Amino acid sequence: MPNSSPSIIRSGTQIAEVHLYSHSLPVKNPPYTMAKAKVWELETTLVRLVAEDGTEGWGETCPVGPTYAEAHAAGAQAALIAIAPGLIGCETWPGLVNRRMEQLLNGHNYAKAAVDIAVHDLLGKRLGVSVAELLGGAVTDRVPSYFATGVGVPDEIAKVAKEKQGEGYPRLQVKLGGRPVELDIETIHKVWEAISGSGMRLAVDANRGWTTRDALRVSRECPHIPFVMEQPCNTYEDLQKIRPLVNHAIYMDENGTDLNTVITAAGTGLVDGFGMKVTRIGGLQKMRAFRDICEARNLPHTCDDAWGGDIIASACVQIASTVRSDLNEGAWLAAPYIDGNYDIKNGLRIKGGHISRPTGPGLGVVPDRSQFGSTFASF
Ligand code: 0XW
Ligand code: MG
Repeated sequence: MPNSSPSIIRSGTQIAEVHLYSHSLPVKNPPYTMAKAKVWELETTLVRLVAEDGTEGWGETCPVGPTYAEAHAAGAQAALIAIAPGLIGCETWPGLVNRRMEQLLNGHNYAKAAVDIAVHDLLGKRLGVSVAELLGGAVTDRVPSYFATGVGVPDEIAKVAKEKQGEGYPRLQVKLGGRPVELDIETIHKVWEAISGSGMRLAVDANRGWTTRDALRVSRECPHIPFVMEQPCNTYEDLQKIRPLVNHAIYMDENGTDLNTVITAAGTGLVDGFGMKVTRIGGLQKMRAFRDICEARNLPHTCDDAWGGDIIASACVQIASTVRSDLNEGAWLAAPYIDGNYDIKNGLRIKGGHISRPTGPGLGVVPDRSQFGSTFASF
């Protein structure tokens, strides 16, 4: 009888070291304001994996403060310290690393995502292919982005809208919420006056800040403006409540905390698309499944993260480059709100509202490690 016991196909190398860094990213022209968050400076957490053959891979996770999502920097760091020792000796296949993480810690997707991104980077670098190739292949190397305003004075936000349309952004996301809804409605009208006819697409994002009453009123008082309403209210149940009553398309963002929720939301027709964050859903392997679920249901979506530097930016752009073009709502990067790059040569920059995908192996960026100082933990 042939031996039918399952054997692991060796990736050729195993994880030998895990290094964790914390780094501060000050906000340009602070604060950045959303309905439930105001931020001046973000703490990002970086993961460097070293394989036994010496290949390295980088990952990153950077919650945009402690109130935007169920995530915060200290939480990411504690979770990574809990996971990291158990990764030593794991084969550098993303699927196996993700399974190992599930055995080590329940939940904490946004922390595990940094390890998942790092193992994709490492594997790509070992195989000499980009992360986009590992994820199925890029359909474009010029990825559309979108500009996200903060919550602000209606006339000022309309001015920013016009400027960003002139720069070539194909899409604008206006932040609203956390103030009288009349001001939000005025902002939407002024922004639309500024960009209508230009072809620029518009999303209005209340970041969970509206009551269902406010969301219904916004939809009623802007009947002719073809915006997408992104995460208007706090809960999944709120979205169920307003869904049959509004005339605008609804996208889920913050409530899309895992693949299970996404499958139900897509499968029941609760939403018309998603604003998705690579770290919230658990990294690139999960993001790839999310992309395919959306494609099966013809649902447009973004490939973003909440904040972060070149590592997270490249992860977003690599997956975004693999999305079917008519479903691609763009990759948002924090680049316009932060100074400098981790990788001076290949770091990500937005030009004409689009981003060139780094085409080198792995993420195509190699951070200047000296920027991060010493590790807060190493295994
Ligand atoms: C505009 N973003 C992608 C960045 C901020 O962190 C919030 C987020 C969103 O769409 O909610
Ligand atoms: Mg959003």
